[in-house]
Amino acid sequence: MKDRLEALKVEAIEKINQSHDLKDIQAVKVAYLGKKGPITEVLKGMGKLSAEERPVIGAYANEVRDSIQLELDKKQTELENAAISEKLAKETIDVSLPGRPVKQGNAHPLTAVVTEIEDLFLSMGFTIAEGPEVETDYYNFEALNLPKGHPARDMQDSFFITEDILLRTQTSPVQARTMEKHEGQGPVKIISPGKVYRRDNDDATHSHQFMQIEGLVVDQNVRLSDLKGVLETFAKKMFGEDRKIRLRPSFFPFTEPSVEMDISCFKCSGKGCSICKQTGWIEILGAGMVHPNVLEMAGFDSKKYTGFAFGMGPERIAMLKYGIDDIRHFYANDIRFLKQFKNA
Ligand code: 2U9
Repeated sequence: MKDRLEALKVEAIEKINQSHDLKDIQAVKVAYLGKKGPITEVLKGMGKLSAEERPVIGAYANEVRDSIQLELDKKQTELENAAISEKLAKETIDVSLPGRPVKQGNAHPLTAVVTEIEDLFLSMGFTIAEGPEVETDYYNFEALNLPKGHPARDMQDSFFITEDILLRTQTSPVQARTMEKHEGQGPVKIISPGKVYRRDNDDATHSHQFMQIEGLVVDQNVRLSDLKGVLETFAKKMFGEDRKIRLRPSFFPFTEPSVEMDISCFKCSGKGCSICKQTGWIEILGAGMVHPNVLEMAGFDSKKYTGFAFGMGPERIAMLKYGIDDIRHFYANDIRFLKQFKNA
């Protein structure tokens, strides 16, 4: 029996040495060490042996099994290492090859302009305030000195949801809400960027949804000259240091006095061209001193506090800055349009 075991060991080791891959190894393992293999057979037949022979043969059978297993493990490691070496040799990487270019996107031109304006006012000490796009009649109109029946709050011009709730037509309700939160204590110094909605037929210069950025400063001794200083800084930073500004009288229900600001044309420097329609000036925004009624309704003592406010349309500013001729380009998501603002 010992001879038989010895012969099996020699045979198995020879097969192991002839193995070329992990599959061969597995086959040898099953053939020699499996439940139906010859070594198991030998062990099963031990009952027929004498009491003296049994432990000797048993120990030898275990020894044979262990040495076959050892050889199997050795060969398996050897084959695995060979496979890794082969793979490494085949898959060498040329580190000097140029990388694959990663396409880099860019900000939407409107986002770029809004961010630029925000950064500019942040640098002047303003903070950014936001509020709901679905507003109550009170904050959208009443608190801004537009009482019921006022011609500027024509039902035809707004998206009403109920009699009392609508999509905000301006971002001014954010300012009214912020003032209220201050409980009559200055200073308030905010800008409110955001989407607004008007019932309009869309064309090259109108959209039923567009953006606004409004600003509000309320404190003691705030004057029109402060407004002028802030607006002049804005105009120069946004459209070039050699810009001049001019204020023309205007009317808004929430400001008194109200003005409109023009900048000297950045294209022709005032000589007259198609951008400034031969006038030398371009209208940029509206502004004014906060109406005492608006201050009082938001809880400020209008004898002690004054304020200025301004409002602008970033679409218009972006259109002027980049020569865009149709407001609808901003909302069409046409990649050919959007890709042109890589350096914006
Ligand atoms: C409060 C008080 C006053 C905001 C102002 C304007 C003038 C203005 C328009 C310009 C073009 C909006 O984008 S646009 O359609 N806005 O001319 N906005 S003063 O005045 C306020 C706001 C809030 C409490």
